[in-house]
Amino acid sequence: MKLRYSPTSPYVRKVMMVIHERGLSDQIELETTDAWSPNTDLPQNNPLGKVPALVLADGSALFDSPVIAEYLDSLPGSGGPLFPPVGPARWTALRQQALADGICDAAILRRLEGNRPEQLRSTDLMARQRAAVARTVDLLEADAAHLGDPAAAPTIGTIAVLAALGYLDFRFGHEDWRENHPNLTAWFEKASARESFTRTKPPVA
Ligand SMILES: N[C@@H](CCC(=O)N[C@@H](CS)C(=O)NCC(=O)O)C(=O)O
Repeated sequence: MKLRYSPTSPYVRKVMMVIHERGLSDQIELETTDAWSPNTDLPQNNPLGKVPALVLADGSALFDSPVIAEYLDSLPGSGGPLFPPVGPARWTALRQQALADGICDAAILRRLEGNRPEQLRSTDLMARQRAAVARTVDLLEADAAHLGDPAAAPTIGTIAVLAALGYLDFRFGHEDWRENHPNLTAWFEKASARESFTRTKPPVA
């Protein structure tokens, strides 16, 4: 299997964390891919032109990150499972993943907009995305008790929230999300010690 990969993508980081947590590293080749390069052949594997994309032995590919994560979790490995069986724990974990991925979607949109020339930039769009992230971090703060014991077995929810907060630190470290979020901060301090998180740090911004 080959993972089309970018070390700065929070969705890729989530998938890399799943790979670490499930002990699958030696089954997966990493192919660094710049999704933004005009010459990239990434659309041959993912017509949406996004990483991560997981290319399987038969040449077919899986995307997006929730699908890849669940596929990897279904493989024999160590640890896990990260996706609980159908029932309340599963909906909690999937909802956390949706919130976390949504933080990444909004933060990336804001960043892309902010990188456009000033005369083309929509400050309304940027403010809207910033507010979406702020509301979602507030919700995670209120719900921190349901993020689970960081020392115990993680779920895809735990992993996705770690990757999303890690992305905010990476790209928006100057607007520390920890402010006014003591419960989420305390949870993150412990959970971020997981090896799957420390070993998948993005390069220095
Ligand atoms: N929903 C997708 C989002 C993937 C995504 O947006 N990846 C970004 C990198 S962080 C990308 O490849 N963007 C290229 C583009 O939008 O053209 C997932 O969970 O995998």
